[in-house]
Amino acid sequence: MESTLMPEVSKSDFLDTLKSTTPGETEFHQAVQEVHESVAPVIEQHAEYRKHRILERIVEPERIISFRVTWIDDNGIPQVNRGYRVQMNSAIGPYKGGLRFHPSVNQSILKFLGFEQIFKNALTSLPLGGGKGGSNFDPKGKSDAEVMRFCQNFMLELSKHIGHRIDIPAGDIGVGGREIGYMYGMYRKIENQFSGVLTGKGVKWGGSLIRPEATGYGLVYFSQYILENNNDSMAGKTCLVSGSGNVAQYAMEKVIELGGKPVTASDSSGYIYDPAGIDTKKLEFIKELKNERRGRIAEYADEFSTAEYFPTDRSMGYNPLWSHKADLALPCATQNELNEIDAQNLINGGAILVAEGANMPCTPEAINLLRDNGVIYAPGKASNAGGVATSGLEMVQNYSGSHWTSEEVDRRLKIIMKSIHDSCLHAATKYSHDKDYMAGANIAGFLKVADSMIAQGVL
Ligand code: NDP
Ligand code: 2IT
Repeated sequence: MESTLMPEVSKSDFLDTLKSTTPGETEFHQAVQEVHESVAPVIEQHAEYRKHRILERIVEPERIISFRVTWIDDNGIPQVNRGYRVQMNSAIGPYKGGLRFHPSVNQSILKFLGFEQIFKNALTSLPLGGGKGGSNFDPKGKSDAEVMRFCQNFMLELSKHIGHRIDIPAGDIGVGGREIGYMYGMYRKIENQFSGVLTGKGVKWGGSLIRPEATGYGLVYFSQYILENNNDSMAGKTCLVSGSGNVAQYAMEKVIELGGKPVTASDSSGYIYDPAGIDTKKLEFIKELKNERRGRIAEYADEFSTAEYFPTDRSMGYNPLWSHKADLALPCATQNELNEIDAQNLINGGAILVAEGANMPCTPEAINLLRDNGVIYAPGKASNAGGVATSGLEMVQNYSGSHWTSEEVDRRLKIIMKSIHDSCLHAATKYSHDKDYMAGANIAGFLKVADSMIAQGVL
């Protein structure tokens, strides 16, 4: 759509302006820079995106809500945390994205996650806008009652800004079924209505089957489609997995089911290496350890003599988890957990594919090195989109008052992951980046949102 609405704006100073107007937001700059690198040639070819200043508009959140959360700890002492919701873009649907509870949470991290979510959600082919939220509250070491009081007080404020047709939060780091339950209960009490305002709910009270499994399963389905595209399969593949939370657990489960062998798992304290392989029985131990007892991964090595435990040593400047020989790497913990040294170690160890379960786990330097050395790189906004896609399926079930079987949800999840895979390849090929999943994901997501923004006028 050509328009004489506005003069063209040069893209040359776009990143400089972004950095000077959002000082200190390094994670946000990193996420924007990656998308910008991929879409710059597209914008170069299509004047309407420049005329409508789509890039300048898409990096500015539609709304950021920041609020005080006060709660009483078990000693009767009032505690104060900061809560946020970043409503990034609603051009293609209501804001949708997770809530993260972790002491590192700040505006930069939530803006990067919200920005990634815009493109990820567009790739799912469902009508979902992008958002993210959370708090610097640390659930670690807190009693169940403390977590409940925090969640209730967080929702006391958040409830004013969300709604099943407005903004539908879900889980992320530190927010799983327990936290969603406490927040949902409070929302229901405040609003006096039973709506699908959160996803990741329990199956007995409006949740979808397969939502807990969806991000990890989707990641492995996506990896499988990549391998199939290269006449290969998951069978017999050794996998390095980081993290031991929701995404990592179900990624390992699906790898095992498809005949692969996960050999590592981690938490922020350290990692375990089990060259014999993490099998179903050992994975059950991890699930019980992490989801029920909320213990540390070190215990795995006490339980299973085939494994060795390595405590985290940040002074090393790299993560030795990635230095073990393997075919696949599935980073499923957090942002920037895999750097250039780690990438070199993966290359030395013969890795053929790095698929991101976490959001932005690979640094830009690591991504460049992997791609330069022929390692296939699957960006999180495509490979981990199965979680939010299944949240979208939970919303459809809630709107229509239906409840699908596991088989039905899993079938739809597979179709969505295949369609994301194919959209990435299609967009990459169209813009001369053959088999480049990063360029393909960024371009395909961008085009859908940009065209929708233009169609809806200057807002
Ligand atoms: P969980 O809280 O269930 O698990 C997080 C895991 O990562 C834990 O093992 C945790 O260890 C580890 N971890 C977290 N922060 C750090 C850190 N700073 N350094 C080292 N290890 C860390 O979260 P999820 O599994 O849900 O999320 C993992 C990643 O996947 C995140 O990047 C998230 O954004 C992304 N994601 C999640 C989706 C979902 O549906 N849940 C969907 C798409 C992406 P510890 O317990 O010691 O903190
Ligand atoms: O990063 C993500 O995509 C999520 N944390 C899931 C978001 C969602 O709304 O299910």
